Amino acid sequence: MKDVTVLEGRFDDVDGRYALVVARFNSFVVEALLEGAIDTLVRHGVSREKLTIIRVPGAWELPVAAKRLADKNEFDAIITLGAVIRGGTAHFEYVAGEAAKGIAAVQNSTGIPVAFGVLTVDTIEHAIERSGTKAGNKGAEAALSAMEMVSLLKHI
Ligand code: INI
Repeated sequence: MKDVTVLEGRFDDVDGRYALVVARFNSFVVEALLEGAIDTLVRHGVSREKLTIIRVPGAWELPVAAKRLADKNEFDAIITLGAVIRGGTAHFEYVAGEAAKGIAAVQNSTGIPVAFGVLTVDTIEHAIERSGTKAGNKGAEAALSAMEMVSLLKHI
C-alpha cells in the first residue's frame, strides 16, 4: 500500500533460538507434530543447533515449562506441541482449556512469542489428519507462526 508503513514478518529473516516444548501424552501424534515443526524450521534456514527440545508429561504441563523458558530470556520463540483428544478423557475441557489459557498467558506476560501447536480434537482420527496427513501438520503451522513472529519482532 502506497505511503503506508507495513511491518510484517518475513521468512528470509528467521534466525533465532527456538524452544520446542513437547507433551509426551498421545506421543504417536505429538511426535509427528514435532517432526513437522523441525522440518519447517530447518527448511527455512534455522540451524539445528538453534533448536532445543523440552519434554513434559502432557498438555497440562506445557504452560509452566514455557513460562520457565520465557523467563530465562534465552529463546526468541517457544513452540508448544501437544494433542488433547476428547475421546481420551473426561477432563478434556480442563486440560485443553488450561493449556490454551496458560500458553496465552506466557506469551502475553513475557512478550516472547509462544506458538500454540496443540491439537484439541474430538477423535484420534482428527488428530491424525492434523499431524501430517490430509489436514496438514499443526506442528509445521506453529513453526511458521513462530518464525514469522521472530522476524516481525526484529522490526517493531
Ligand atoms: N494430556 C494431553 O496432552 N492430552 C490428553 O488428551 C490428555 N488426556 O486425555 O487426559 C492429557 N492428560 C494429561 C495431562 O496433560 C497431565 O499430564 C496430567 O493430568 C498430570 O498433570
